[in-house]
Amino acid sequence: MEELEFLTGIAMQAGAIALAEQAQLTPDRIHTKATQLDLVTDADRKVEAFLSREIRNRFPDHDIYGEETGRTGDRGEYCWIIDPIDGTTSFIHQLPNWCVSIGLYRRGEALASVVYAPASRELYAAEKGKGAYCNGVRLHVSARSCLEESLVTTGFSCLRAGWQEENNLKFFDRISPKVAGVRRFGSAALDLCLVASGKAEAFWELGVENYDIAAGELMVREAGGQVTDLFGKDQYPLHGTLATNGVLQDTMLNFFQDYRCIRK
Ligand code: 2AM
Ligand code: CA
Repeated sequence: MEELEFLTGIAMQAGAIALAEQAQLTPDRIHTKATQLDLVTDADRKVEAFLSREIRNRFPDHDIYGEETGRTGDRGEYCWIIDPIDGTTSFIHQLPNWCVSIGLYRRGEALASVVYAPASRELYAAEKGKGAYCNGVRLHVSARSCLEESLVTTGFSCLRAGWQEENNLKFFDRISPKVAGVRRFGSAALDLCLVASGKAEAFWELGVENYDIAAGELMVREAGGQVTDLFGKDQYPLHGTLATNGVLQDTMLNFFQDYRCIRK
C-alpha cells in the first residue's frame, strides 16, 4: 500500500528529528499547555509541523488532525491522526519510552498506522486486513487466558487532566492484586503495541484522546486482539479504552462494572 510506505518513511524521519531534539533539550524548550502538568516541547511542535507538511504535500485533499495543532481540512474522507511525540514526559526526562504515532483513517475507519520508537528502533506498522508488524516481523497477541499470569499496562492521563472523581486509581487498586503485574510506561501508543506484540495481555486507560490511540488500536486488532470502551462498546477513547488479547476482554471488563464516564 502506497500510503503505508509513505507513512513509514515520514515516521522514521520524524523520529530522527525528535531524537536529535531530545539530545539538546533545554528548559526553555519546554512549555505548559492546559495545566502545569500538561507539557509540550519545541520538539513536539517541530515534529508535527514536519509531518503535516509532508502529508499536505503528498495528499493535499486529506484532512490532518494533530495533538498540537488540532484539525486542518474538513473534507471528511481521509484523515491523518498524528501524535508527534506520545510520551512527552518521558521524552523530557531523557527516557526511551516515547514514540511518533500516526494513523490514517477513511470515514472514521483505520486503514493504516505506524508507531515508531526511535530509542529502541522499533517500527510498528499495520494495514487493515493485512496484519501488524514490528520491524518486519508479524505480530500476534498472546494466548494467555489466566488473569493471574497476565501483565497489564495502564496510564494516569486523568490525573494530569485534574480529574478529582472517577479517576484511574480506583481501578489500579482493584486490578493490581489480581494480575501478574501492572506496568505504567507513559505512552498509550506503545502500550497498545505491547498488547499487539503479545508482551502484555491488556491495556486500559480512562482519559486518553484520539491521537494517543489512533495508530495503536489498528495494531492491536491486526494482531488478533480486541479494543472496546470500558462498557464493552465502541465509544473509545471517550468512554475509556480497553485493549486485550481478546481472550481476556470480558474478564477485564468485569473490573469496570461500576465505571461512570465523566467525559462528554
Ligand atoms: P502524551 O505524552 O502525548 O501527552 C499516558 O498515560 C498517556 O496519556 C500518554 O499517551 C500521554 O500522551 C497521554 N496523556 C496524558 N495526559 C494527556 C492529556 N491531558 N491529554 C491527552 N493525552 C494525555
Ligand atoms: Ca499523546
